[in-house]
Amino acid sequence: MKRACSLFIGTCVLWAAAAGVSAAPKVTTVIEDPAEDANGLNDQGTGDGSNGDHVTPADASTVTDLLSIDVSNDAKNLYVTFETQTAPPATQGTGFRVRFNPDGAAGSHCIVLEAFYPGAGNDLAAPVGQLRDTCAGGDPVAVKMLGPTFVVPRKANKAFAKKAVLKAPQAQAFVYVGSTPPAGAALIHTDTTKIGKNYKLVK
Ligand SMILES: [Ca+2]
Ligand SMILES: [Ca+2]
Repeated sequence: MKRACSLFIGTCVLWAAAAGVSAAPKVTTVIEDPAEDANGLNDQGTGDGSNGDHVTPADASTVTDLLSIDVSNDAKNLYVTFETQTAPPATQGTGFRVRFNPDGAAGSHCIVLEAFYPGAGNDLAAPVGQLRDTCAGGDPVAVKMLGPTFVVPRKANKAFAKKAVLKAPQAQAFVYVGSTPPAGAALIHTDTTKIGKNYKLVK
């Protein structure tokens, strides 16, 4: 009986190991950004990150202070997580954008993920996540938000095809006012990031 039990436990361990591999895809940090630079001095109007990171004067926001962007994928979804000093929502309405470029660093950042959070200045009742392909009309596709993680169905765009490369990632955090997108507006880009490193989908 004891022998049978040991065999059973051994089998369970193997199953757990196999399940762990498929349940937790490897996460890659594609962007790192300093803390304390959500002060609105980051490329006002464009948010493209070309002006760099400025930690003075002191910032006034922790929720829109970007720290990193992490990416992973499995066979079904792409997962993009924005880490900030404090997770949204904030008192003020906020928004976050992560852009990828299917054409390389000099392209047009067609693949745009955006999340908008309720707060003062907007009339959202719940977080809104969306994907837009600005090179293909830009019509928003609803994306599920799991906390600060975009859960993007890979079938939503050919940019997420098997072994595709998402190039030149760049992120922005902003104050979001108005109504449900696209009716609202990014009032001020409080933090932006420099261009990060490419991400190759692993399946
Ligand atoms: Ca930052
Ligand atoms: Ca920054």
